[in-house]
This record gives sequence, C-alpha cells and structure tokens, in this order.
Amino acid sequence: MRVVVLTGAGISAESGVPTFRDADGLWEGHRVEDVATPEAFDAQPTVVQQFYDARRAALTAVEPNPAHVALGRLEEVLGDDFYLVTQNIDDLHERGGSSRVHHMHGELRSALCRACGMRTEWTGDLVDFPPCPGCGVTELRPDVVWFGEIPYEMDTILGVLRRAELFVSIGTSGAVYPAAGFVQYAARHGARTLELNLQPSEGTSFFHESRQGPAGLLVPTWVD
Ligand code: BJW
Repeated sequence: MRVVVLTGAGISAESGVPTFRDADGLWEGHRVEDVATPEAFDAQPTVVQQFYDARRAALTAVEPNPAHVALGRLEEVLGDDFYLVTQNIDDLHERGGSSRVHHMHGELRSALCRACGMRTEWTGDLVDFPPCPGCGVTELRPDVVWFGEIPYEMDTILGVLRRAELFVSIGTSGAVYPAAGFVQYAARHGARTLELNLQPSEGTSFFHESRQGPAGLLVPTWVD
C-alpha cells in the first residue's frame, strides 16, 4: 500500500457540511457528549435519532467538491496502491468517484442492530424504531462510532499504515483518537507524512510537511 489518505470533516466543509470543532461547527447547540456517546443514546434515543436524521436529510442538499473528486481520480490511477480511510459518515467520497472508502467512524446510510450486530441499509426515518431485519428485535441505532467505541477496520488500517510510503491527512483537527495517532504510527513505520488543512491542526508538528488552505484547492493541486 503506497499511499494512504485519511480525511476528516474539513474535506466536506466546502460542500456545505459543517465541521465539528470550527466556529460554525456541528456541535453548537448540541454538545458532542449529548449525542455522540452510547450513554446519550441510552438516555435520549429519540433526540439522538433525530439528530442523525437531520444530518442525513441535509446530505441530500450537498454535492461533492473538487477535493472529493480529486481523490476519486487518484484511486483510478493508483488502484490497489491507494487506500482511503475517512472519519466522515457522509457519502461524498463515494459520490465524488471513490469506490473503496473505509468509513472508520461508520456511515449515515447504515443502521446497526444493538442486539445482533447486523449492519443494514438505513431505510427512512428510524424515530419509530422498526425491528432489525436480521433478528427482529427493535434495537436499531445509527451505525456510527461514538466516543468510547472502537472504530471499524482498525486492524486493516494499522496494517496499511505500516506498509505506507506516503500518509496524507486532509481536513481533520487531530483532536480525536485513534485517527489522530495515525501520523506518528505511519512515520514510525517509514512513511513520509503530509497534512493538508485549513489551519495547523493539533498534530501539525508530527508531519514532515504541512500545507494550509481550503481542501478544494489544496487536494486537486496535490493530486495533479
Ligand atoms: C478545513 C476546511 C476546508 C475546515 N479545507 N480543511 C488517546 C488519547 C486521548 C483520548 C483518547 C485516546 N484514545 C482514545 C481516546 C478517547 C476518544 C478521544 O479521542 N477523545 C478525544 C476527544 C481526546 N476516542 C474514542 O473514544 C474513540 N474510540 C477509541 O479510542 O476506542 C479505543 C480503541 C481504539 C482503537 C483500538 C483499540 C481501542 C472513538 C472516537 C469516535 C469519534 N466519533 C465522532 C462522531 C462520529 C459520528 C458522527 O459523525 O456523529 O467522530 S466525534 C467527531 O470527531 C467525529 C469525527 O469523525 C471526529 C473527528 O473530527 P474531525 O473530522 O477532525 O473534524 P473537526 O471539526 O474536529 O476538524 C475539522 C478540521 O478541518 C479543522 O482542523 C479545520 O481547520 C479543518 N477545515 N474547513 C480544509 N475547507
């Protein structure tokens, strides 16, 4: 695996999807802890479902931007030498032309059964809590990774990071682990590391090189 790219909320910002920790961030009015933990879901399932329903609905009004499209082109050129892992739960990479996207924090368009663990396509409004199509129990939740939960595909991701020649981080604050630790892990295993972000992230000093600016400009320039 030669090139590994990690993306965060910043890559979707120019498409109109709010980031988490910028001034107009998603969590204004909604503290992260109020909606993005299993405990919050236990305490207020309807509020949490409505929060994700709103984000799912907002997705229909946005389009991929030149940064997503450029990564789609890169996958076409590099094939199996390219691995894209995103912390985002939107589908803008897929709509931008990427066919192999690894969603380490889950996906808005997927539902997870708390009883049997089955992951299924999200079908409409789950505020009414329909039963799981696999086991029939009414335990569906958004298929996203909340604080305290283990992100998806960690073994695979760490494997590709060990084999990476280049690790590129795009539009992420470096505030949330384990993704924030990927740069040091990849560098320790011999990769060159590059950050493309609007401003220096919390982890900027760990990168060999850091470029600042909007992803819609920086990513196509880097890819081409
Ligand atoms: C632009 C731009 C433009 C703007 N162009 N750029 C080690 C140390 C300390 C704590 C921990 C640790 N390990 C674990 C923890 C605990 C915790 C954690 O990290 N806490 C921190 C707050 C300290 N982590 C966990 O609980 C994780 N689980 C875990 O660690 O399990 C144990 C384990 C793991 C692995 C192996 C074995 C055991 C789970 C974390 C789950 C995070 N979930 C969320 C919600 C997902 C669902 C949802 O979307 O609702 O994921 S929280 C939220 O933050 C979301 C994001 O994916 C994530 C990261 O945010 P991101 O993408 O970086 O966005 P922002 O807003 O922070 O930054 C945007 C950036 O873009 C900014 O820098 C802007 O400048 C930039 N930008 N416009 C380019 N146009």
